[in-house]
Amino acid sequence: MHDMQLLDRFNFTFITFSVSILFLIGEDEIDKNKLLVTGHDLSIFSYASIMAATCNFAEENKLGQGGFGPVYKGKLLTGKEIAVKRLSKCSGQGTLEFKNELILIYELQHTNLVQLFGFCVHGEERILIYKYMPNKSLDYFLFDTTEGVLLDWHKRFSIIEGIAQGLLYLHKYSRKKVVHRDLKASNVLLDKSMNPKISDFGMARIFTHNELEGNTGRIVGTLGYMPPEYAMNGVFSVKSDVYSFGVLMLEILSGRKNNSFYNDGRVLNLVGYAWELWKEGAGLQLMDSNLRDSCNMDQFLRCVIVGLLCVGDNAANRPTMSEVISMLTNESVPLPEPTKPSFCTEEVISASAASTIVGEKQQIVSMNGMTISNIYGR
Ligand SMILES: *[C@@H]1O[C@H](CO)[C@@H](O)[C@H](O)[C@H]1NC(C)=O
Ligand SMILES: *[C@@H]1O[C@H](CO)[C@@H](O)[C@H](O)[C@H]1NC(C)=O
Ligand SMILES: CC(=O)N[C@H]1CO[C@H](CO)[C@@H](O)[C@@H]1O
Repeated sequence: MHDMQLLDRFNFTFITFSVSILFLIGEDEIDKNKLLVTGHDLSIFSYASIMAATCNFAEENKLGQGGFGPVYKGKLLTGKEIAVKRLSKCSGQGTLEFKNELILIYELQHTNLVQLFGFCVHGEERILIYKYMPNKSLDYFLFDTTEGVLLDWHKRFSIIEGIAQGLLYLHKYSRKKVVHRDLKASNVLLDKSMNPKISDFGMARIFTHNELEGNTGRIVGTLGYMPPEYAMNGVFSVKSDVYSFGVLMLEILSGRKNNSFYNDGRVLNLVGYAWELWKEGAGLQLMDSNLRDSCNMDQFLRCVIVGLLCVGDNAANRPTMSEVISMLTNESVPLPEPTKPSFCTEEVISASAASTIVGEKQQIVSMNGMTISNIYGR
């Protein structure tokens, strides 16, 4: 059995070519027990090897449920641990997301992005194989009072920085400009040293160099991380990711999810809550109680302000990721005053926008097991 090799950089044409060959010749042509390696180090795994690695997709090997299907832990015959994402069958969308993710992730190489080892095609099945991340995802630690203790301030700040670096790479330094479109705590995986790796590129879109924003009739993403211009009008740009990053940062600071707030009998989301605290000069109250002993107050307050700038209403006024990084890491960089975000309460999304969302892929736009139709169905 070949030892698995890591994918080489940038050979987009080849990979597209090998994927199409695979669709043409069909899976039967592939030696069932061998792991084939393409000329460019992206492995094509046989279905048999994936079945063996995951014990036939055993329930106990299930790591979680991604937007497009379940993810399993697996162990290859070589002993190497892998994460296996099995895209939902029988939907044309599964194939689309598969190709999208495969091609995108093949092009992207950065220490803060999850690493793809290869793929497998078997009948209707589309499977992606990643490097296994032993420490699950960020949401697992962040929103659990016991596990949250394990993330002290130093760790959280380095996670924030890592995510910011990964996004900066996507937006600016990768060969193609990429908007992730579904950044959230469960899409940030943690390696053995708790370094963050952005995952799940199934909804990402590539922009041409001069294109500033895109428009889509099909609104995808996760409620709570969607910027207003996108949720309402389907307009997205790199600044949509900046918005999601802002929400994520506020979650990392507070250890709370966007939707878990009630204040004076009003439903207030995390953004609204953070804004009100900051405006009253009480930004430190946003702090997760797990951070009390380890927190650097100045850094924390800087993060609150940067988070609020990222969730600003006007996409054009949100900082770019490179500005975010310099604001976070350089204390001499002056911080502008955040303005009041209008998207503070649940009621804001218009009914028409809500129905657009509901009309498409309900499993993607779900939050805490509730689909948007539940949330708006009153
Ligand atoms: C927070 O969650 C609510 C649902 O509770 C949602 O309507 C809102 O868009 C989210 N807020 C932000 C800032 O994303
Ligand atoms: C920090 O920011 C100040 C003010 O913008 C700038 O003069 C300085 O060069 C920056 N330092 C670093 C290390 O980037
Ligand atoms: C905080 C935490 O759970 N860290 C773990 C991350 O994974 C490595 C390797 O499995 C463990 O040794 C750490 O304890």
